Amino acid sequence: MAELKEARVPDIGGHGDVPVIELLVKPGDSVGKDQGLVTLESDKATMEVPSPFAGVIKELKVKLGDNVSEGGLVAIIEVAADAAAPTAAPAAVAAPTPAPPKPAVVAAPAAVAVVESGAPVPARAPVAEPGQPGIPPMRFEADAVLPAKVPYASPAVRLYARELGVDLLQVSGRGRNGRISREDVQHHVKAVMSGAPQGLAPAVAAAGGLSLLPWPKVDFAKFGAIESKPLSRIQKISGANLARNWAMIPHVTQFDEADITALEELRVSFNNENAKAIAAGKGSKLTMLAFLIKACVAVLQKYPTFNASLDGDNLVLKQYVHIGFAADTPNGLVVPVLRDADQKGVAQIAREMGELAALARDGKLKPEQMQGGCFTISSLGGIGGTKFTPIINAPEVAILGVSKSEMKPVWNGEKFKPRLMLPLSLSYDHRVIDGAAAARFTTYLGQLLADLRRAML
Ligand code: CAO
Repeated sequence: MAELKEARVPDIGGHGDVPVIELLVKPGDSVGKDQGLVTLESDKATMEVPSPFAGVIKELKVKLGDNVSEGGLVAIIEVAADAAAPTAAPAAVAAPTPAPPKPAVVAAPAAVAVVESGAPVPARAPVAEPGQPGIPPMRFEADAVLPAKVPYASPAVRLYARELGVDLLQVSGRGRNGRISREDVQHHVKAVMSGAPQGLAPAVAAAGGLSLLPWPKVDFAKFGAIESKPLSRIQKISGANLARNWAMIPHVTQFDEADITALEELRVSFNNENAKAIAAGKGSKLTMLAFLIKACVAVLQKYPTFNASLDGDNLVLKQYVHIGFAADTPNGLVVPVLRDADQKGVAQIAREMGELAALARDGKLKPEQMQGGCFTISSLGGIGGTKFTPIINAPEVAILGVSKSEMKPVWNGEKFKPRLMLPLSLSYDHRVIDGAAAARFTTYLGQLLADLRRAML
């Protein structure tokens, strides 16, 4: 006997009152488990609410433009009694079947977030591995993040386009930020059938994307013992962002070195003087990264092109300075953002960074704590290495990589002196920044780090 069940909005990463921008099913439709029911769009991400089980849509409880929050009722689904048990989501808790029958409340799996830009935004925290209860598996397709291969459309619209044999690259999305809807696909098909021109998309495609060989398929087990481990959710999301940024931004990396001998002496003596207070949790240890953030603020203010983002043919210059810093966590790379760094002193920056890094390690960063960054610093100085080429965190236009400082003999015009030198690697978007500007940036940063009093001038 069939059973009526409720599909509700799952954990959507703390967002509330998120508008429904797309209905992916209608009453009478058959749906599979994890198939999208509706699409929600917050400021930064679109999320599909997946069906927690397979069945037939009896009633849709939301309409376009409705605002929903976690737990909101989305649809009533008729589930075949024999199908209910095996197809229920691992996290689902089907209510016992009471008499008279009442729709059972089922914990839905987490929404799948598609981040438009910037740092990866987990839809829920802490992050669970794929395959664990509550998180539907996400496919990571390298091809999907290559240039000219990233049409902005939900998985349901992609599926629909595939069924019709429509190449989404040829379709102009008329939704917000160029989002392609089901109607856009239909409009495109009609236009093709009637021979009408279809806007810019074909021109873009004609300009050519990358034509690459498919990813090599190798049976590694043929060559020896192997172990296959699934990527974490953060690795999959940040991997897709990194691949897109690497492929789409013309990167150049400027290398330099800064003399931090005096700065390190100041930092160490301050931390020694305050060792008791720091140990008692009444003060924060000053970190080299906190000084770097402070120095970068001054450089960004002097060279505002680095504190900017490309928006089509415009360069958006930001009047605020929010600095992201790469944090290595057990689940992968995340970039917490320290807000209004221009309005904070080094001690406050060090304290807030410590708090953000701890949240990052525990998988408890909120999406808004990873958004709005203007410039990112990636420090591997605590680990080692001489230099590296960091990947720009789009839509930012530059990122500073910092490696391990080293005592070196430096010629002062008369003799070699031992100086503590900090390697800097500045990757920049060559569409926005030219080489001379990048060299000026690292030169001025080096001068500030050698003598931070300059920042006050
Ligand atoms: N040169 C030499 N030593 C350095 C240094 C540098 N540039 N930067 C830091 N150190 C030393 C510190 O002095 C400290 O040593 P002590 O404990 O003896 O004082 C140690 O390294 C740890 O430094 P820290 O506690 O100050 O941490 P941090 O500010 O360097 O880094 C954080 C904090 C969150 C950035 C770091 O934990 C991290 O995650 N780093 C990795 C970032 C990353 O993965 N980047 C790559 C992104 S691309 O894949």
